[in-house]
Amino acid sequence: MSTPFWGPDFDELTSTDPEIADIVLAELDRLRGGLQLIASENLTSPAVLAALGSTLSNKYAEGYPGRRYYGGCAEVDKAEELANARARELFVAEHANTQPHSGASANLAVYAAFCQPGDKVLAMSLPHGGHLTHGAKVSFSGKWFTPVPYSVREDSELIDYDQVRELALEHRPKLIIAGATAYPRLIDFAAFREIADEVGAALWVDAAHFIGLVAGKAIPSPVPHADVVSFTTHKVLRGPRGGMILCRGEHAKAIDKAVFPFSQGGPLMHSVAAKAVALKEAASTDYQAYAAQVVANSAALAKSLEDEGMRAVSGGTDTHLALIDLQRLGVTGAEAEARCEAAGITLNKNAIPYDPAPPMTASGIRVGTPSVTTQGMTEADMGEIGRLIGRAVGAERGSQPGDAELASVAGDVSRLVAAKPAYRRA
Ligand code: DSN
Repeated sequence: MSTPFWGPDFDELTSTDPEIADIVLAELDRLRGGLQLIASENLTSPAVLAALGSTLSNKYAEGYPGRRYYGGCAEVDKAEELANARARELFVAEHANTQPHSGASANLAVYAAFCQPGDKVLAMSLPHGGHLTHGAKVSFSGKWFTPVPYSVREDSELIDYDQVRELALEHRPKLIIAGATAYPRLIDFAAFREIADEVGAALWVDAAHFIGLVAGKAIPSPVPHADVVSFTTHKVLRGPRGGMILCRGEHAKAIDKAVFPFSQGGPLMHSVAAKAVALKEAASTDYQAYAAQVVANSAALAKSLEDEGMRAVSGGTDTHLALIDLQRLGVTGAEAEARCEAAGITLNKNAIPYDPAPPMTASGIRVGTPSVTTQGMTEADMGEIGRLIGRAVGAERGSQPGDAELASVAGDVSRLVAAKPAYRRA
């Protein structure tokens, strides 16, 4: 079993609760032993984990720095001020709120700041790569607001900006959302700004997936174009699980009130401190090299999967993720996910645009390179990973691989990750 890497206190957990200690170490073994290709995950640093595992977790700090409802907040005030200042500086933003507990919490606060129940919100449809909180009927966003979904074009699989404009002119939404969870291409924020201005809507960019690439200067920033930008801190950005909001100064009060007291109580100060650490790390030149490599790896992986007979939706990727259509192979996304998991490769099934299959089956998979790039892998490794996925999915034979073949792929996965391990042992 693995040894922990973030400090001596792990012995306390082992003696107090061996069951949970075993789970923590087994999960570490899983991370170290396989390939993590979930596009929304990363391997956060020991420094971030140390802040997360600190006594800042104990502190109640409802309110904001200098304006708390509890005593004893001097130290956590400093942590939140550092996090906010680092966010403003890194993203060149007028205001930052680092308290949202998650991406969905951040998004709830943005709705609260900009909309009244029933207001129309124009956003990418979930089956075309949008997010649950962008108006899906099963989420608060689809129940309390009136979603107007836009799509990608059937021919190019790119956002249909003409349709976005037509829908905006027809419905006059209060808010327009740009941002997605399974869109591999750059988004034209200037085009969205123009449409928003034409209809008097506010522009909200949900940058959860790609904000880390923005931090690392690998892709253009939405901040100059948007009224408000929300995101999670744990994807390419490589921070703790959590959310964050940036906005123009004129919206600062409304956003802060919408986070606390409207939608959240006490902030998670250990998480706010860990966000500060991640932002410091993301401001480094090393991180910029990392972000560029994430994008290069993603393109190389998409190419390698195409060499295995799969099709990259939209013809490729400009970001950390690729959406892969498996229909040519006669394999569903669900089958591919299960076969890859049996071979030590973790990825997720994903609907592709205009997917004939239901979401729990799906015709595609989504692959992302944040974690493997953190491990130090490069384009040559992506070629190998593409071949391993091809063998696990059954691309060569056109039939389901047997247990022996999956075990053979798992062996090759183990050799690959042993050369560039996650959380290197001391
Ligand atoms: N569930 C996340 C993802 O995997 O993209 C988004 O919230």
